[in-house]
Amino acid sequence: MSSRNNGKGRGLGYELWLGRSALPPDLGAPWLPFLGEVKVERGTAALDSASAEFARSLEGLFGTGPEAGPGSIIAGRPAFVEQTLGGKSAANGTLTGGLPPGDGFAIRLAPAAAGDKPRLAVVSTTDRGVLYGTFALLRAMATGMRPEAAVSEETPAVSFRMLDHWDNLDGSIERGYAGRSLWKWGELPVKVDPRYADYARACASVGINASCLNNVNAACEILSTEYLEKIAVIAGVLRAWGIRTFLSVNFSSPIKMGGLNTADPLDPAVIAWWSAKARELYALIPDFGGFVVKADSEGQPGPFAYGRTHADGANMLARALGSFGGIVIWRAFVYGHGETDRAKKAWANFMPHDGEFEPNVAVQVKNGAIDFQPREPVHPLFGSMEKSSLFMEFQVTQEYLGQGNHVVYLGPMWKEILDFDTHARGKGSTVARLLSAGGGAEGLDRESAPVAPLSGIAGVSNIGDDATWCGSLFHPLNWYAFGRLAWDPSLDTDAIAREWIAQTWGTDRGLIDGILAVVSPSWEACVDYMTPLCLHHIMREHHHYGPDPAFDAGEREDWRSTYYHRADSAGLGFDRTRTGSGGVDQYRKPVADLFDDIETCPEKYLLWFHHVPWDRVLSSGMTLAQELPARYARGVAAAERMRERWRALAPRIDPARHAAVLAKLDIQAADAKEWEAVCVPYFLSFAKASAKELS
Ligand code: GCW
Repeated sequence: MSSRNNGKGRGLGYELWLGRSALPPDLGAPWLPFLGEVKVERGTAALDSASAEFARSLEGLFGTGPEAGPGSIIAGRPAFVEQTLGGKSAANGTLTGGLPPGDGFAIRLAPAAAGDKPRLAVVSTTDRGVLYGTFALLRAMATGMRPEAAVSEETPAVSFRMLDHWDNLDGSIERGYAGRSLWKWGELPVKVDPRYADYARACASVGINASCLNNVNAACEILSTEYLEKIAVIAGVLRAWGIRTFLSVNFSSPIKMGGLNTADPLDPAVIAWWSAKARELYALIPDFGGFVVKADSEGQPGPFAYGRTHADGANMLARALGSFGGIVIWRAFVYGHGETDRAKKAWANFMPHDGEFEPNVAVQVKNGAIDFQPREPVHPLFGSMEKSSLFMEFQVTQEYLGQGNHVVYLGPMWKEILDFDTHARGKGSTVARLLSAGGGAEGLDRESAPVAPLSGIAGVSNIGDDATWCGSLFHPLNWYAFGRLAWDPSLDTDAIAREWIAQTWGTDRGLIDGILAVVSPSWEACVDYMTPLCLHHIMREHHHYGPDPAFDAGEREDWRSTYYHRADSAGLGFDRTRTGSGGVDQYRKPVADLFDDIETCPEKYLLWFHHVPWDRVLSSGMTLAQELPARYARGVAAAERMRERWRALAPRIDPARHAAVLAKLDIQAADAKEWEAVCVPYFLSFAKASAKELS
C-alpha cells in the first residue's frame, strides 16, 4: 500500500510531491554504487539549499538501507567539480565542458574506466542551475529511473517561470479555493512561517523562479514601508530557493499613498514618486523582480484617465525599475462596455502600441481572449505582436473548472495552447517557440536564441494555507505540471503526471497507470460536461461555479451567458467570422482562414467562431442538436468513470487519502450531472423552436 505523502504530522498532503519515502529495493539498487559520498558545493544560499535537499531526500529515499557503494555524486559549478575530482583531467573535462547556458544544467556520468569509482555529476555555471539539477537528479531517483537514464542536459525554455498569487492583504484570496493566503502579514516581519520555505522549495523543485505575492487587483498599502519590510523577509526566504519576488501595484498609488493629485505617467512628480519607491524597494530587496500591473481593466486605475496609453503607463514604471534590473509585467486583460465582441478587445488595444514598450516591459496575455474558460482557442495577440515581449498567463487555480472540487488535470490544456501554431513566421511558429524567443514574432527571426532575456510564463496560483496546499490531494498536480511545462513545454503531459504520481502516491507501476487513467482524461471530460464544442462563459454569475446558461441580467452585457452562447432558433455559438464580429482576422493567415470557414474550423473550437445551425451535421454524423446532448452525456460518463477507476484503486491506497479523493470525485460526478441537466434542456429548447419554425 502506498505510504508516501502521509503528511508526517502537518496534515494529509502537506509534503506534496516531495515526501521522498523509501524507494523499493529494486529501484534503489542501481543508485547505491554512487552513494558512497555526496559532495555539494556550498557558499551561496541556492547552493546551500541544494546541499540540504540532497541530505534530506537521500535519507528519505534510501534511509538506512543496504550499504552504499564506493562511488560519489558531485554537485556544483565547474570549478568546484574539477577541484573535487582533483584537477581538470581529460575525464573530468567531459563532466564540466560544454555546459548549457544560464540556469541550465547537466547531469553526467563519468566514463567508466577500469578501477574507477562510479561518479555522477550535477554541473551548472550558476548556483540556481545546480539547484535545478539537484532536483532533477532526485526526481529521477524518486520516480524509479536508472542512473543512465538520468543523464541529461537541460535549459529552461523561458527566463521567468512565475506564480502569480491573487492574495489580498486581509488574507483572502481572489479565486482561491485552498484556504487563506500563505502570507501572514499580521505576523511578519517578526514571525516567519516555515511554510514560506516549504512553498519555495516546492516551487524550485519544478523550476519556478519568480513569485508575485499579491492580487493584481492591488491594494496601495503593499508599497508602504511597513509592508515592504515584511515583504523583504519573504523575499529572503524565497531567494534561498532561487525565486525572485514581484509585487502587483495599483496605478493610483502616487495619489492614494503619495498624496499627489494625479497618477499621470508623464507628470514629473508622479515619475519622481515611483523612482523614490523603487529606490526604497531595492534598498530592502536588492534582487526584487518588478511589478505586475492590471491597469484600465475591470475598474482598476490606469493611464487612460490621463489620456495616456498602456505603453505610457508601462514605460514610466519600467524606467523607475530599469536601473535596478527590475521589469514591468503589464497585463493585457482589458475589455469594456458596449463591446460587439469582448474577445477582440485586447488585440485592438495593444496592437497599435507594438514596438512602443521599453525593453524591460513584458505584456502578459492570458492563454485565451475571454477568461480562462475550460477551453479557448489561443489568444490572437500571440503571433500578432512582433516587437514586444509577451508573457503567457495561465490560470492554475480552477476558477471556471470546478474550483477546489473537480479533479481536472490542466497540463493537456496548457499543452494545446503551447503547441498551437500561430504561423507568425510560417509553419512551426508555435506559441512555445514564440515564448522562448521573447513572445514577439520578431524573436523568431533571430538565429537560435533559446532563451530571450525577457521571456516568461506565469500561472495564477492555486495555493493557499490548507493542509493539501491546493484544496485537494489532486490539485497540486497542476502546480507541479505548470512548473514542469514552463521549464520545458515539449514535455509530454502524461509523462509529467506519471512523475507527479510516482513522487506523491508511489512507484508501483500498476498504481501509476491506475491514477493516470483518472487524471489523464479529466480535462476533456470537464470540457464535455461544462462547455462542449467551445461554448464559453455560461457559469453562474460572479463566483463562476456551476451552470447558468440562461443568465441574462446583471450590470454588464459581457458578463451575461446569453452574450456568449447566442442561442436562438437559428443555431448556437458566437459568430466571429468575417460576416460576424470579424474576430478571426486578429489571427494570422492561414489560421484566420481556417477558423473563418465552418468546414475547416476545428470542431473543438466550433461554437467559439461560428453560429452553427441546429441541423448542421458534424463529423460524428449527428446534427448539432444531437451532438450537444451527446457531448454532455459523454462528459458525465467520463466523470463517473474517473470515480469508478479511483474506487478500484482502494486496495492500493491508504484509506484516508483514498476517501479524501473519493469525496471530491463524488462532487465532480454530481456536478457534471447538474451541468447536463441544466444545459441540455436549455439549449435544446432553442433547437426545438427551430424545428417548429421549419415545420
Ligand atoms: O478571471 C477574472 C476573474 C477576476 C480576475 C480577473 C483578472 C483578479 O474573474 O477575479 O481579477 O479575471 O484576471 O484580472
